[in-house]
Amino acid sequence: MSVAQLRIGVACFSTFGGSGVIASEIGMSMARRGHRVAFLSDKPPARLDLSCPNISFHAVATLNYPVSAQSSYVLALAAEMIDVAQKERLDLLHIHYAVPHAIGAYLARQVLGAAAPKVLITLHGTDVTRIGADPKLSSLTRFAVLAGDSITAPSGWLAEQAYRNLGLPRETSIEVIPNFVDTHRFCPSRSEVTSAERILTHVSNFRPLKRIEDVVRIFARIRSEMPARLHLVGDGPERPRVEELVHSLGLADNVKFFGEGADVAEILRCSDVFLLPSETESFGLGALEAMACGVPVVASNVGGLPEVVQDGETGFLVPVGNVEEMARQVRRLLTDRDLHARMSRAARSRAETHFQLEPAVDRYQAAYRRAISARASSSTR
Ligand code: GMT
Repeated sequence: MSVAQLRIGVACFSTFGGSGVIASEIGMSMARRGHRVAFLSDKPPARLDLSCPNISFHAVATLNYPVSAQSSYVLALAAEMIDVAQKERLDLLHIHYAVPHAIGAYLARQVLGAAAPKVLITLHGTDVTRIGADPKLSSLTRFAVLAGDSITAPSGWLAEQAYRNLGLPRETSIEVIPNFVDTHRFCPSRSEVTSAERILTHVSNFRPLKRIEDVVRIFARIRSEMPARLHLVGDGPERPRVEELVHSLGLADNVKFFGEGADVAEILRCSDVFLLPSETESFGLGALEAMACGVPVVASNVGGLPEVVQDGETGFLVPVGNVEEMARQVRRLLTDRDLHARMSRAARSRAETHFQLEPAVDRYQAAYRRAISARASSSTR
């Protein structure tokens, strides 16, 4: 390798969700480039391949002492950051999702002093739009974010929300590095799908803001007009309510719950339309993965989704909660073969031209080097 090796720590959630996917993919790509990457989380995120050379995993284990009624993840995280930073001689910590990871990084840096790694914080979504908007938590979040050295966001929309919700000074630099997809793994099916049944798909962590009931109600309208199946991938707090709705609408035989262990790329490439009717979405990584598989998206017209899905070109964007209109656009796609083929090609092409993995990782690598060399020059001042 001709470039100097970096030693990077990555703190992220292990839960089913886009931030863990993005953290894993950047880390694995950096490791393939010869850098050393140490992941810190409660357990390995699903898409992290621990057999990759140069990758290590460090479990954050909360300790329960009898004297303390509550165990604290942030203390355990900071303690693990200190330990890993010293043992691995980390140059930089990449924080995914501000709370609690940026707070852990702040504590670790206070303890490590001059030897502390630099900190790059990637904001992802509800760390800004929900936690950042919570009056009790916004000042703590702002403090921890501003204590980092560099900030990135996956969409221009989320960067703007960070200025507003967290009250970041306008001179604070937030680099927009759009999320990305591995277009080799997420690719269209080679064979023409001949099934008479149309397949609608939704992938998420089943939280209320995903509005999965809308997904089911859209599907119910389509199913009443043509043979169709709904594939639901992921898991989370809304699942019991969604299962109940599916049963009450008499759709149990037509809806499949795949849970978290499924091969998302395989399910997407067998789909006709991807549904994402969320209340808010900073980016919508699931929509991008569907597009890479040549699957048009019908989603709500919110947040960063218009930066991913081009309305009328790679799918349709509809106001939140307008189930009737979403069902109408799905119907158009399922009944007009030319429209579907055109949007499918445009979706794949947009993923390939705008959201490739390696160019995005180039940008993160450059951001790492800038942050690290800023330390070198400021510490020699
Ligand atoms: O912010 C969250 O609620 C969780 C997070 C996740 O881990 O899935 O999702 C956010 O980050 C993803 C990766 O950057 C984005 O694709 C999602 O749009 C975003 N979710 C929301 O903004 C609700």
